[in-house]
Amino acid sequence: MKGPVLNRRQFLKATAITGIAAALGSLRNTGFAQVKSAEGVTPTDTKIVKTNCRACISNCGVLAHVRNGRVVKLEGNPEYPMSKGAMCAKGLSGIQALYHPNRNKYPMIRVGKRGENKWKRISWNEAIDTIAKKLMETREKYGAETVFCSTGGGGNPAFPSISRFCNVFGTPNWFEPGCAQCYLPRTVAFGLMYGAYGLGGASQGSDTSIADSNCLEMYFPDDTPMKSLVLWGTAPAYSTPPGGGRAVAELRARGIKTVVIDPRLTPDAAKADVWLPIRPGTDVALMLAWIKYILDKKLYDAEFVMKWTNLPYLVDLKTKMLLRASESHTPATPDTFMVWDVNTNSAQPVAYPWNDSLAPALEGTFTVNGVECKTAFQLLKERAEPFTLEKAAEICWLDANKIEEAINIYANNTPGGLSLGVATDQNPNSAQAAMGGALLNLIMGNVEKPGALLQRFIYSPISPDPSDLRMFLPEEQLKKRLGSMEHKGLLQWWAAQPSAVLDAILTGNPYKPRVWIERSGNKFVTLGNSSSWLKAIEQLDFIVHMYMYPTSFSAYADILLPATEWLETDLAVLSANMLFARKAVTHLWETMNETLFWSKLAKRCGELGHENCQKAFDPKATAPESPYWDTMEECLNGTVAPLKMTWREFAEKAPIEFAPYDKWKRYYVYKQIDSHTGKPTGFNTPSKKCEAYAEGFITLGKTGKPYSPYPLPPASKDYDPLPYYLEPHESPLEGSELAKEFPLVMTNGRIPFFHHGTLRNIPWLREIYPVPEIWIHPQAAAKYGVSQGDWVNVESQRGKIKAKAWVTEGINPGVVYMERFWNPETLDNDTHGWREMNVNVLSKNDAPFNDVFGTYTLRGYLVKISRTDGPPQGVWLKPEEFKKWLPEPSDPTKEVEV
Ligand SMILES: Nc1nc2c(c(=O)[nH]1)N[C@H]1C(S)=C(S)[C@@H](COP(=O)(O)OP(=O)(O)OC[C@H]3O[C@@H](n4cnc5c(=O)[nH]c(N)nc54)[C@H](O)[C@@H]3O)O[C@H]1N2
Ligand SMILES: Nc1nc2c(c(=O)[nH]1)N[C@H]1C(S)=C(S)[C@@H](COP(=O)(O)OP(=O)(O)OC[C@H]3O[C@@H](n4cnc5c(=O)[nH]c(N)nc54)[C@H](O)[C@@H]3O)O[C@H]1N2
Ligand code: SF4
Ligand SMILES: [Mo]
Repeated sequence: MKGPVLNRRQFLKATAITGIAAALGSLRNTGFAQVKSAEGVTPTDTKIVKTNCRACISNCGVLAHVRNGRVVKLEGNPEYPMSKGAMCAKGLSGIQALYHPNRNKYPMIRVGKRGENKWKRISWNEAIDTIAKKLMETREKYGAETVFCSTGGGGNPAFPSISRFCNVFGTPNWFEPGCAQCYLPRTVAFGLMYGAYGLGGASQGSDTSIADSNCLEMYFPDDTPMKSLVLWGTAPAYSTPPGGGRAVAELRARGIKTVVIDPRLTPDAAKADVWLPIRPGTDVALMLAWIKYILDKKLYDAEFVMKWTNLPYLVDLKTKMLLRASESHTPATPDTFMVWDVNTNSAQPVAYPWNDSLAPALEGTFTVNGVECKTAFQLLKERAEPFTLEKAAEICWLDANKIEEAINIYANNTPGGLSLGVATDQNPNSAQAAMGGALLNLIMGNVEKPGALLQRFIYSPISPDPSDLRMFLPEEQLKKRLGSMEHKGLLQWWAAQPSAVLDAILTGNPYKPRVWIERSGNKFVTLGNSSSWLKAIEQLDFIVHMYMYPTSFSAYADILLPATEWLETDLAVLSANMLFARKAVTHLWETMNETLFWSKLAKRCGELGHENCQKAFDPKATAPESPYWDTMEECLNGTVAPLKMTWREFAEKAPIEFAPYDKWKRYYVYKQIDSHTGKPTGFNTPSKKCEAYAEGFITLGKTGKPYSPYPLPPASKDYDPLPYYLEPHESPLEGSELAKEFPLVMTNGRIPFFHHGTLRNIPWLREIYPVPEIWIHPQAAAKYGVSQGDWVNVESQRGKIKAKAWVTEGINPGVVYMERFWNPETLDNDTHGWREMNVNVLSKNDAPFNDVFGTYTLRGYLVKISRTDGPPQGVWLKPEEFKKWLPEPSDPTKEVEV
């Protein structure tokens, strides 16, 4: 075989934390090989298949080398615009994941007691028939809503297939452990405030999440006038190394100034001009201080704020709604809002887009026809008023001078942008932080100009995910959705709140969920306060788990289903102005693409008499009546149909450019003249302005609009249209009783070796990172008698785990940091691998929740640490131990027919 092959030592070297940059360089055009399969094969027998990785949410382009049906090497595809031929350690582990000896190979049914881990192989027909019968019986006896489903959010391209199934079956209840804890707060806030492509869920360019492949301006560093970048609670060097991580490194090399706000010293923080090691959970206090400083010093973009945001508009202080001169009844024309005209000293209507004869006041309190009003700008200013630099420094455990330096870097170096990561989605300040992140981009006018992160570049003509049809649940079923009538932000993703589902199982209130179909990795590792789910699981009638290999969750299931790995699946993939085809390069055992599984299950329910499920397959009907297909090929043909190609034609041709690079990168979309109205296009918000004063949140809380097709009863509390700061419920500040026993603040974040609960069974990755490290500042370590490399107990009010001490100055002294972990090697023990070193044993999933989203607390709760003697029993530490997980020979199999 020709070409460089990476051996184990080189792999370890290339992927060591300290060598990320070097790894990205040296991994280009290389990979690693399975020596066994290469025996006796001449180089000409190697086929190179263009495909895409899905070991995380980045989709990097891959060239898979296949010999006799066996994948022997992976390398990056240089055509992929975001990763430019690089791959990370997780992606390169694809071969070890694919041929793992412990893959789920066949459907299995439990034969022992629940949790005993005894299984019998069954056929796919039998498995689907058994599940469908259980679903139909439960629906008949207790109602469709007592069946609930869950999926893995981070990285699951088949995400919509869960809500599609739930809608067709008639249950409103599905969730994923991200959602209110991941991305949703940002997609809603940026959706309502900036508008982007519309009000729907995530789409490219709709917000500033680098890990979600947004910030499209950033990926072409030679071709942007960007001057500054703020990485707020995001660590792209770890969460998306070949894509966003690479782009940020290249931007820095070109002199772009960066600020990082993160309690731990990540590679991006180490290279930043200013690093602010913030106390977890206090971001909104810091954001309000940034806003105050920018408004007080008039550093904002006055022209953009005046003409393209709603901040000059008058707000009725009683209703908190914007004052309207008239309402429009066509979506093309916005309502007419009121401003205070300084020239005439009177309230005046301002027709879209603006009226040059008016001189609107930005600040002030006025009475208009007896109604007390303030400008939205005034309200924002008052909201930020208490947050001086000193106040923020005190709350956030930072240095006031450093905060000022950071703000000046951002505010004096436009164009640029503030990228908000997942950190602020993981505590009850989630909605407010997302609003703060949006505001800081909007008031600086970092919108759709060259060099800004918020852009509306030309969108792909196809939606790569098979469309989800979330909107077609009947009204009475939607109203039964657990948690989302109170936390209406969940409606954007059409999801339930995990804590409300848990509570309903435990209390039977408002009804008792009974059957759980779970399709993802290890829910014990990804859900908050995982132990709280044990009692609930005991009470369920039936549990199905579908995944690539058994996890802790599987131990509690009644049926296990084998899912395909990414190297076994087909999917359309979007990157910048190009579309790629993820192509199955092999197929093993009886694994099935989960998208197909849900369709098979719906079909069987139809055969058993479920009318809606029958209709779903009616070939004569169109969507939404016929949302299903019988084969993956049919499904994929539907996805690429707008390209006027079949899936096979597309896969053959891909990658294709759907827009030439220069045209794709279009700027100032809001200024383009709409030929129908003769006016500027504006933004996709009801006012066509950037709604910096987020009136949309008020409407959402009162009615469910714009995400619910039906008017819904109001939430118990009005949602706030401006960000407000809540001190974390478990506060370490003086006077906190809890802090006397639990003095340290725990937080989390990504490391580059694992994706959520996945890949903990990859021998080479576990060799690099065998056990979770807890980062402790030397002052805290000294105080609690802990030295480098010691084993420590980590305890919260909810549980106790172990971790290995990593004593470092790269963490705020009052904070400790850990990553989620589980131990597949102890799967068969009583712990089922999830109790030893899993930080979610400690996290908090009960109230207080964020009012809009129901977000609970994964970051920013209190713990204590103490030295302990050694590691948990049975966990593997030495490289030789992981050998048991090295790939096994396996012949490819044909597609499984059911
Ligand atoms: N304490 C703590 N808890 C957390 C977090 C934290 O930072 N700290 N992070 C939260 C966040 S942001 C998230 S998103 C959640 C993630 O929680 P989950 O989504 O439950 O995590 P997994 O199921 O392990 O991850 C999803 C997996 O989907 C798999 N996948 C790949 N392709 C497919 C496919 O075609 N179909 C399906 N169904 N799956 C596929 C990949 O293996 C991927 O790892 O965890 C949350 N939990
Ligand atoms: N290797 C790897 N890559 C991944 C994933 C994975 O599991 N592994 N998951 C994918 C998914 S689903 C997601 S959502 C993205 C997330 O990707 P990112 O948005 O980059 O998120 P994290 O690295 O989880 O968190 C960002 C940083 O927030 C810091 N942090 C912790 N608490 C706080 C706080 O209170 N305030 C602030 N300002 N910072 C804080 C953490 O130290 C961390 O460095 O990553 C994706 N990519
Ligand atoms: S970042 Fe790594 S795991 Fe994620 S898609 Fe790219 S190569 Fe795969
Ligand atoms: Mo996530």
